[in-house]
Amino acid sequence: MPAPRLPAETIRAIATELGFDLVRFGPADPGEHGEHFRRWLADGRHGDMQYLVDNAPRILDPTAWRAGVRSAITLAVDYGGPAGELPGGGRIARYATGRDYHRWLRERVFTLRERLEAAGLPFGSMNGGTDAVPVLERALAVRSGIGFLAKSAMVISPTHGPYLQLAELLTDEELPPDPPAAGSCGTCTACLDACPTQAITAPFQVDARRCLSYTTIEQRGFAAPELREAQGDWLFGCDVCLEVCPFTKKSARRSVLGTDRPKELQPHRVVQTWTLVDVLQMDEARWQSEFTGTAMRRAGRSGMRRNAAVVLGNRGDDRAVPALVEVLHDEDPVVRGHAAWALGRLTPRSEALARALQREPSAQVRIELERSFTSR
Ligand code: B12
Ligand code: SF4
Ligand code: SF4
Repeated sequence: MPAPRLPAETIRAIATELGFDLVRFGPADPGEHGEHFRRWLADGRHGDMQYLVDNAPRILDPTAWRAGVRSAITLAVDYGGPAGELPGGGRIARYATGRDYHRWLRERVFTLRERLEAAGLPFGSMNGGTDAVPVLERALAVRSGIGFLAKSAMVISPTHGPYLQLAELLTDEELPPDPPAAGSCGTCTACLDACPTQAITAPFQVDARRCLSYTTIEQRGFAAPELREAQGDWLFGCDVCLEVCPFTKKSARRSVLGTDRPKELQPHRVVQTWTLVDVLQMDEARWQSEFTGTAMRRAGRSGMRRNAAVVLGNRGDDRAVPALVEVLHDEDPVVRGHAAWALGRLTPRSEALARALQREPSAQVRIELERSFTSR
């Protein structure tokens, strides 16, 4: 191995100073994980996430993304903390309760890149980011010893647990690989047993099409009727497979609350002040002014309002009925259809549903209305 241009420990020290909780070195390619990814795509488990298919050549071969890269500097931030919940109900996956990590974590990776350039690594020889990158982040994290691959498909750190936002900087530098992380799931199956939609079809295998994190975030349009009740109180994403995991107690930030948390991880104003009815009734102006800068943007306004309708239907609280009846007039058929579903649970055979059925122009919404009208 040629002498590195920058000692590995200098890189680790700079990254740690920038606020990364874990910094490891490993190969830049996904190795044997690539084959699992290939099979997962071939089985159609990615649903409509076409970007994974389009990026597969670069995901499987990182040199197609940045020529000459050899090593990955893998990075993780422990985002463990209290459950995210709107006042009055509606749960939000912890990763999305604060500022959008796609912004602040990516900025931190780019700052690292600049600092490493100043210390001697050529800027053009590195590429990195978080989440929205053509990289199998879990594969690189496992191969560099950030954590072990768990049965939930999460990468779990034996010292920090599963609530890890992963990021990476690939470099042409040959860095000394860190050893694999200790730990394993052993005989535990808590996450497979607890998943509300049975999306973990076998250890290490998640069918995205059934995962609430896909159905409430990535999926556009109508939610599969058979998964709506299982969505329970989840407005955006789902943390069940992390919450039941015994390694969760390893998170050092788990009980760091309020202003003692890093500012990026403090709950966003939307999470602290909005209600499910506010989300259901949200117009375009409020979506633009209030949700910009949160990771919830990913679901789109239509998706968030759809999710709010489903949760209101699941909560069984009659006080939501007037708001749901009102959005039966909404211009978005997805919102009308899911409001109809919710009303079918709260007030089946109601006048409001009958009137909506008479005027409804969309065939798909009519199916929802008919199903709701005749339910129970
Ligand atoms: C697409 C995607 C999703 C999809 C599909 C997830 C899935 N498990 O298939 C959906 C939308 C469902 C999703 C959900 C979530 N996601 Co996501 N997601 C991604 C994304 C963009 C790509 C992942 C991917 O390519 N999946 C395809 C499958 C095949 O790969 P995989 O899930 O990584 O699985 C690996 C292993 O399981 C292995 N494998 C599979 N079978 C077997 C068998 C054996 C024997 C072995 C050895 C290996 C093996 O191969 C894969 C590659 O390593 C990554 C970011 C990125 N660029 O990597 C984030 C990422 C994986 N997601 C993340 C998070 C936080 C979540 C959620 C917790 C969010 C939430 N709370 O709502 C849930 C968790 C659901 C779960 N249990 O996986 C984090 C994971 C952090 C961690 N500690 O692991 C990532 C890394 C984003 C980030 N930068 O932090 N996600
Ligand atoms: S995020 Fe929720 S729905 Fe998805 S695999 Fe985990 S427990 Fe199941
Ligand atoms: S809940 Fe149990 S099986 Fe699931 S990831 Fe955690 S330790 Fe592994």
